[in-house]
Amino acid sequence: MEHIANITTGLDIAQIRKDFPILQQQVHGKPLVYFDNGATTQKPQVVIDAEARYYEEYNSNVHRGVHHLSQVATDAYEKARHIVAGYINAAHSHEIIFTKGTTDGINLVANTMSRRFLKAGDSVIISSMEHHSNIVPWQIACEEAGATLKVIPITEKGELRMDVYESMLDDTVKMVAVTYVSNTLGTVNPVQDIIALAHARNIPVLIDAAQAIQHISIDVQALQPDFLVFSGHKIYGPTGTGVLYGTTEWLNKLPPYQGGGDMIKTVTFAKTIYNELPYKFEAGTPNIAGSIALGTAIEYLQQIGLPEIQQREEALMAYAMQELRKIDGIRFIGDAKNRSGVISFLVHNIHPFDMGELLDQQGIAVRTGHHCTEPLMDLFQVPGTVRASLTFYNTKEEIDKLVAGVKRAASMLL
Ligand code: 7TS
Repeated sequence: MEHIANITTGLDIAQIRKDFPILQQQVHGKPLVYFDNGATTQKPQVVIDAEARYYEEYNSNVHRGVHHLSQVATDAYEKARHIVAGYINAAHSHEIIFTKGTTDGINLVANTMSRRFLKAGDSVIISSMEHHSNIVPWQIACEEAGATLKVIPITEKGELRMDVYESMLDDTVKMVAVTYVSNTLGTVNPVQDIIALAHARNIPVLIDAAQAIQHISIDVQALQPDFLVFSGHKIYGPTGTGVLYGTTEWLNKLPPYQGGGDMIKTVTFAKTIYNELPYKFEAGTPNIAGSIALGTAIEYLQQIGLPEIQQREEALMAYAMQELRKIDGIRFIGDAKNRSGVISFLVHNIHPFDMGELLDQQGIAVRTGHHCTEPLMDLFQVPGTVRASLTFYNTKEEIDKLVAGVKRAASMLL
């Protein structure tokens, strides 16, 4: 889809940008141009207000008190769970477990899955483009069980070798865990096919949706992952929030992750009866304010409309690619046909940190480095990349500033 981008999607972006207080500020005397949305997105005022309102008006613990405030807090917390369930079309709210983020969700599944279902001789499949969060927990799980971690290779363009993946699915495989969208390459993986191929052999699949949930409409009943995880802070919600979706069947099969309050029905020194879903996996006082505000973030997104957001982001991506391609000596790391949100590049032999610093001087925030995908950097034999990650509140003018900024930086560094 290489066309001259049409950025008009009917969204009033000037108005929408006013919803995000942080976007109004200047950095080094220049208006902030924020292209680090893959690391974390900015928060609209309604989200900031929702978090503050909890502390101002009904701060109280959930699922415990009979008193008024505790009931208000519990209702708001459970409403947020309901909003998340609706957003990904989960069949039941109890399939939504609130976590600290993607990392927490993956650790929960890797830990409990390996304790109950992984043994020596088994294997787990991940891909070459995983974030460290979807590598290290499985390394730990495999090491403790005596299982093997297998890695799906990728092409030079940064697309999964699906033929190799298919041949890797043998009787030893007990789990497949892959990212929906690569945070470094922007590749959108064919998760539907990945899941279908695994399910044909009764192998469960975890989808890391950290870079997909804010860009792509996800219907878990259509897609049928066994687990899907994401972070609240990458979808305009607070840090320290996240979601693990799991099917009722799998969440019931897994043992508890952490023990403590809220995850129990009854406790005696002889035996503890665990609570039902979702509470079985939510030990201790959760991030009540954060999860409530995550619900608000999703409502905000739904009000703007994910289809409109998707259309705008696709247009911005196409425009950014078209303009960046014109820069002398630019080289893209990852050039997949299907991509979303993220563009990684290098210019001549300029070190990404130097480029990042000079862009920062111009008020432009990009991420530089290995993006927590060190194995991917080794594969592409680069020390790191400059990464611009876009979202719907970015503008064509900001892309122009980025392109001009990269050119200016290159002229100074070469
Ligand atoms: N998986 C993917 C695909 C990610 O992009 C990230 C964070 C994580 C997992 C971990 O999420 P967390 O919220 O638990 O930390 N990615 C990035 C990034 O690209 N730049 O900063 C964080």
